[in-house]
Order: sequence, then structure tokens, then C-alpha cells
Amino acid sequence: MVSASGRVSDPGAFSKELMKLTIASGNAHKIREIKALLGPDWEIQGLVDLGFPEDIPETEATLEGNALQKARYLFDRLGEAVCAEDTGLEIQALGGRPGVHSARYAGAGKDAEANMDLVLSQLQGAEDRFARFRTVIAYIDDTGHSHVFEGVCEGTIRLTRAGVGGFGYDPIFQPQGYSLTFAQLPLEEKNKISHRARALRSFIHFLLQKSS
Ligand code: ITT
Repeated sequence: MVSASGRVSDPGAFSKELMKLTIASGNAHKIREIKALLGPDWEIQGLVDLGFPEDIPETEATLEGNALQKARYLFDRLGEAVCAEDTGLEIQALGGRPGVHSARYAGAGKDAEANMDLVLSQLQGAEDRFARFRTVIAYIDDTGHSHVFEGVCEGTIRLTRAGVGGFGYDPIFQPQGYSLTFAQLPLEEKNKISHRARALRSFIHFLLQKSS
């Protein structure tokens, strides 16, 4: 059951000292979405909050591999439980691309606008516009064991951009069952159905079972 705010964790489900999450991500948009999904009772720290100085390598060939790589890298430096997530936009007509290359699809140093331009040009004239976002969360617990959680959101790639909210590919992605893009939907709406929300929900469910 998804709450009206899209929150993934019931207030009171955890004891206060367990409501902490360290995330190996320097992406402020992701951290903002995760904070909104968990609510104000959680203490969330991203790389910026930690003052973490380095870029964490992402050199694996899969979302799972990259999420585990990022989480393990931070765990090895902090020695405490951490998580990381890797997300990709998988477009059917492009054989699953950009996928694991979503962040730098148009080349190193290019931004979300260039990435969307490339996708739209590659899909010019394409009838099949099916796509899905896939998020993989990797969690390394305090004993060093790893756990992986996945969330998927299906939809289509629009012919042109619409909306100014969200980030990344949101202006061109229309989730199934909606007539608006993620960039047109309020964050609470995206958070009810997004790939990230779904992965986070199964992760939080796992933490809840572990703590009971
Ligand atoms: P971290 O590795 O520091 O977490 P990142 O930006 O490098 O941040 P990813 O490797 O997961 O993140 O890159 C995925 C790219 O996919 C990201 O840069 C966005 O452009 C895009 N993306 C991720 N989540 C998205 C979402 O919810 N909506 C739209 N685009 C998204």
C-alpha cells in the first residue's frame, strides 16, 4: 500500500537509532528523492553531507555491479553500513541502451540535455518507444555482507521534452498509465511509482524484517 505522500516507511516502524542511512551518492537529486520517500524522521547522509572528497569509481558493466562497487568503496573507507544505487534508462528499440551508460550517454562531460537530445534523435521515426527505468540499490551491512534490491518503472519515451521538474531523463519519460512526464508530475506523484521508490520500498522492508 503506497501512502498519499509516496512515503516508503511508516513513522514508528523503526526505533530512532536504526533510522539512519549513509548513501554513496553525490547526486543531489537522488538524495532529495530518497529523503522525501523516507520522511523527516530519517537521518540521511550523502557524499556531500559526509564531505567525502573523492569520486567513487563506477566501472562495472551492469547496474548491479556499479551499485555494489560504489557501496563497497564507501564501506571500506567508513567501516559501517552503507548503501548505493545505480539507475539506468533501458529503451527497448535501442537494445536496452543507454542502460548502465545513462549518466554519460552523450559522452564524458555532457549533461542531461545532451543525453536527451541523443535519445530523441536515435528514436526519430521509431514506433516502439517502450522504455523502463531500473534502479538497483546495494546495501553493505555492518558485517560487510551485501544485499541487492531492484525497482522498475515502465513507460514510453515522448517525441519531445515536457516539464521542468525532476532531473536527468525525466522530461522525456512518461510512466505507464499517465499522460504527463516525470518532469511534469509533482515529486510526491513520481515517488508513488518510480523505480527508485520501488527499490527503496523492498530495501526498507528488508531492514524492517532484519530489525524485528
Ligand atoms: P551517483 O553515482 O553519485 O549516485 P549518478 O548521477 O552518477 O550519481 P547514476 O550512475 O545512477 O547516478 O546515473 C544514472 C543517470 O541516469 C543519472 O545521471 C541521470 O541522468 C539518470 N537518472 C537516474 N535516475 C533518474 C530519474 O529518477 N529520472 C531521470 N533520470 C534519472
